[in-house]
Amino acid sequence: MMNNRAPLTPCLLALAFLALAIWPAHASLQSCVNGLKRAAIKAGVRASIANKALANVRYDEKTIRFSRSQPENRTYIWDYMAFLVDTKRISDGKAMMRKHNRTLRAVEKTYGVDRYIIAALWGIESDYGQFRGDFYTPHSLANLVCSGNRRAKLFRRELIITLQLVSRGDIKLSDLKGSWAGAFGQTQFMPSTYKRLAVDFDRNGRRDLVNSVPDALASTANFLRKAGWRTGQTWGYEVKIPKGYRGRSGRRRKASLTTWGKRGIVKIKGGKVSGKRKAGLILPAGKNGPAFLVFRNFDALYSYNVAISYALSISHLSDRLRGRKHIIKAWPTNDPGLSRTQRLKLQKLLNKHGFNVGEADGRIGPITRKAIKQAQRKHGLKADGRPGTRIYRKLGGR
Ligand SMILES: [Ca+2]
Repeated sequence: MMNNRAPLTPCLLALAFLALAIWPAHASLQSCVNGLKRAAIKAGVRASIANKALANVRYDEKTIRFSRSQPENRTYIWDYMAFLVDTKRISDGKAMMRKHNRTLRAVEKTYGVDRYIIAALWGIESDYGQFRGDFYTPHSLANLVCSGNRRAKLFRRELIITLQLVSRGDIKLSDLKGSWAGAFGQTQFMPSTYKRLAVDFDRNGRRDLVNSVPDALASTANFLRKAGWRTGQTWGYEVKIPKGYRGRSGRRRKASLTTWGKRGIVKIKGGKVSGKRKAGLILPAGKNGPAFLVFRNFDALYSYNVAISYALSISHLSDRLRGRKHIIKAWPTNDPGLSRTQRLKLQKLLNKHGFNVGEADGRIGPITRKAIKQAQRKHGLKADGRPGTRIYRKLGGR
């Protein structure tokens, strides 16, 4: 215990506050975890599973840091999409679609959801099942609950559902690797979404979104169907807006295609836009960037992970898997984003030129950003730490 009566110098006082801030959290972690075990068992989780899942929970600095971090660097959509829809993800996706052709067609037939969209979502969520996440779900969720996160109640519910899924035999504890926030498996569902929407498509009696490709793909389709997917319709397409366009835009501000046509919108290659179908006009990078008319199915994708950039990445990747071309209008930048391969190469180049990033892993974290800033400064570029084409070329990348 702290001795409150001892006189403290300001420095010691600061240390005392620091200790107070950390110490009670450690002391109470075990009792908080014990409470979670009891709650799980009360919710029907087998005691052996609750005890094993929540044994040796320690304070996880990384989970807490991720949960508190504010996005300090604005991510431009051209960076986001260059990373998510790169040539490797397109070629990998085509290969995976051939490999799982029968499953994808069966899923498409059962749920009425376009198989190219399902494959694209799979590719972006888990790199076609290759990426699982670094966090052990029960421990990161327990950390979020016990650290007093503002969404502690939600995470508590997710934790209990996770253990219920294990208890009923859908998945094993060893399968629970995922994001810091609790999403896991090939579809990166949150546990509550898993409970609600996962399906046993390969009919082995378990809904296994970690190890079964059929279960994962069918569950994705089931999600989209429940989110209002309309069979046989597209997500949308690229359009051209008239010069100086001042009219409305926004995903939710829908109007009929004919109305858009009257406002001067045409298909990107000049084709006329007309018909009763309702669409919204999105301008993800403003009026000087690419423009798209988006339909109801775009909204279904949006509901998977509420961001325009996300829904557009899925949409565009699905087009590329289908063999369609690039987005035609260029993003409004003279410093385009980098693919995953280029990001890895950039890190290697930074290391080579003495801007230390540690082991190159393709992930642009604070250390890489700092190194990029140093390199940018040296080359007379704006030191914003952004992994763009300019600094990449300056360092010798192609
Ligand atoms: Ca199954």
